[in-house]
Amino acid sequence: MKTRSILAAVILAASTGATAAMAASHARDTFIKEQDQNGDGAVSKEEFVATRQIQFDRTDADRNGAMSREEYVSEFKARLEKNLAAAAQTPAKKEEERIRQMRQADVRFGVLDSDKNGAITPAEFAYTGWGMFVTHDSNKDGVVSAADPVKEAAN
Ligand SMILES: [Ca+2]
Ligand SMILES: [Ca+2]
Ligand SMILES: [Ca+2]
Repeated sequence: MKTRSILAAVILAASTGATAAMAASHARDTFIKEQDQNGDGAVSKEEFVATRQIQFDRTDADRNGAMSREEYVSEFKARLEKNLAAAAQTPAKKEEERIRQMRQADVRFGVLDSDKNGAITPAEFAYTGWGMFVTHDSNKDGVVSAADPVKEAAN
């Protein structure tokens, strides 16, 4: 069931370009955790715009206004390693998760870089960000929260 839902998500992502659909069932909660700056468990549109800008600036390490593949992947890896270090999983499970996540990050870069010039511009980042926001806001109230039903099967 889990494999099938992941496969379905990958197919959906490939056909729609919705990067968020690639993540498995905990995608919504991860989204909230990463974007919820004021800690109220919900992400408003304003909060999302502000957070995306912070994310872009943090990822654009050389401050040239574009995210290279290296910048994107290494920023993601830094966050992933922090999460893995805090996770209560066996080392083997963590390695499995690391490989899976890094592969997804690489695929995501390709999706985000919609004009395929090898760098993500602020416009490209904002565009895919909105796709993600809309996907997660499944009850369409303009806020991503735990009240939004998740489409993928739960873990
Ligand atoms: Ca850069
Ligand atoms: Ca680009
Ligand atoms: Ca909502």
